[in-house]
Amino acid sequence: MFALWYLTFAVDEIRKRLAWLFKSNKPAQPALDNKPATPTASPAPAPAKPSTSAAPAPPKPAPITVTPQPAPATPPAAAKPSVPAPAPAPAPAPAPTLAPITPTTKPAVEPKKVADKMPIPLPKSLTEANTNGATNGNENAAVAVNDISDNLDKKLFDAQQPSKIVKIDKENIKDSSNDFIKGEANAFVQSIKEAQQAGERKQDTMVDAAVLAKLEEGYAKLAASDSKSLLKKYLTKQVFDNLKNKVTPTFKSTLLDVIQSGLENHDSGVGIYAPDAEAYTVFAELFDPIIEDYHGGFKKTDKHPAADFGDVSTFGNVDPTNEFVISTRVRCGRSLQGYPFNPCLTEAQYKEMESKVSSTLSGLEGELKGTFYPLTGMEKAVQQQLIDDHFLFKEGDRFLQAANACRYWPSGRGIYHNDKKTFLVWCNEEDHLRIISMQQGGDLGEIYRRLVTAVNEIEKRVPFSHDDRLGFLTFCPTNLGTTIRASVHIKVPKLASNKAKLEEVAAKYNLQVRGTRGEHTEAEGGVYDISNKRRMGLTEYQAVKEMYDGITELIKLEKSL
Ligand code: ADP
Ligand code: CIR
Repeated sequence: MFALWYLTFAVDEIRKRLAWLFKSNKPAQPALDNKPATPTASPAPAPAKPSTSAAPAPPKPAPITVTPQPAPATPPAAAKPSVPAPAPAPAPAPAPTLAPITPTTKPAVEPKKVADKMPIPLPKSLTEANTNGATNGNENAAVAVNDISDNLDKKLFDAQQPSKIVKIDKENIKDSSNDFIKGEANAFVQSIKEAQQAGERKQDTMVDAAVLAKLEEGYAKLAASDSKSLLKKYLTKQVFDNLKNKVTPTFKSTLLDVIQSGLENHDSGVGIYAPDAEAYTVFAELFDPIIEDYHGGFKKTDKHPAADFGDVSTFGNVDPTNEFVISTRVRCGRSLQGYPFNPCLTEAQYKEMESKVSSTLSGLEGELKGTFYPLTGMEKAVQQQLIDDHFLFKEGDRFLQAANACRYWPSGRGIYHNDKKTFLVWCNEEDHLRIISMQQGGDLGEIYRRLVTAVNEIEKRVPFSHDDRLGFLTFCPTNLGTTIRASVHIKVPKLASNKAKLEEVAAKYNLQVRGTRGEHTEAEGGVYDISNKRRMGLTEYQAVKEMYDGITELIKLEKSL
């Protein structure tokens, strides 16, 4: 009888401890490949992220990095320019006068660390004990009670081992007791199941009251605004309510982290970013329609094609008579495997990445040979000259700032370029890497060939984050897939006399019109930046061809006016 009472007490005690245990959030499987592959089993609460860009956010918990994967065996594209030399370029701006970063010999990606605790499994053996209708004896009951004071994780894990199963001896106990114990065991198993389910639900509901309040306020303002952003278009009340309590499993990023930029900047074209790669899955109800809209019909059931740079020798000069195109640029974005996106990076990671990037690029040769210039310590005049000449990213982008993408600036940010500044790599601006090929004139063939050679060379040395469905992973959903933006700086004064008309014609060819200094800037001296808009659902080659064909048509049209 005492044993029976003792067992009841034990069961109750375990139930209470389980309830406590499952108050903490449990990690789930990483969704996409730039997430830490093995989250720790005892996560701390998600650190608060600042709501404004002014104050740096506290670092998020350092993620466990993924195991490096072998570089793909894509052969470098043939270096075969097919077109005559471009028009003479103006003298390049003086090279920055900073000392390069000394390359380190660290591996490109840290090896995966092993989780220090096992996730808690449902003790299947208890279910078996119950369904077997087994009974327990005094001795085993005492063992079970003593175990209560043990670490509960260990107890539940051990419970699966045969030696620790509460052994039940049918012969030594009355049926009534048997029924009682069976009932208790049923309740116990049920309580574990419920606690597990609660733990799983908890993972989705770690959003604190302050974040929810900001979300509600921001949503109400956006809904009442005349914003033309894709965020406003697709964040219906139902989608908002479905997503507002969700967090990403590893970094605990919230809906606020995703939409903050668009909430603060109603003039956003898009308005959302993925704070970490898992956000594309957790907040898919918002990302998917925005991706479909931006990338011209890439549906949530679609799969981005495999990378294919095509025959790089087939592009010619987009403006052979050199009348309209001032310069041509093709860029792509890449994320380093094992690191999250900007809002989740620690300052130490920024520095580590900068060091890896600098070290990797120092191995490039021929026309790709160059120098890495960190932004930290760069003379302001040098930085401004690089920006004015369209080589360097601008500073203080309010869309990125509001998305928490500029923390610890300028730490870990920098630019690599060759002497001619025809090949450049941005480090840790919007994306981990932006790989750029550009030069004066319209020789797209030469520019594209250089870019493809560079990407292949870098890819041999660094593993990039890639998703089977989304292609190469980037911070902004507009850049997913190929990540390719092929643009010209072009003067088409007749067409541009009516800006709305220019945009309408450009849209007909899937082209996007930007100002001279890039996105969210105005045209200066009639110079527009016109590029392919979509980057998903087509190959790299097709994305560049879209620009080539479209610009050819725009030039024809300009000539005809
Ligand atoms: P991206 O997203 O491709 O990096 P941005 O709109 O932020 O583009 O522009 C980055 C910089 O690249 C800006 O200084 C812009 O003027 C410059 N740029 C873009 N296209 C060209 C081009 N065809 N020729 C010269 N500079 C260009
Ligand atoms: C925006 O929403 O306007 C900014 N967050 C930038 C969007 C990315 N670029 C784009 O539309 N091509």
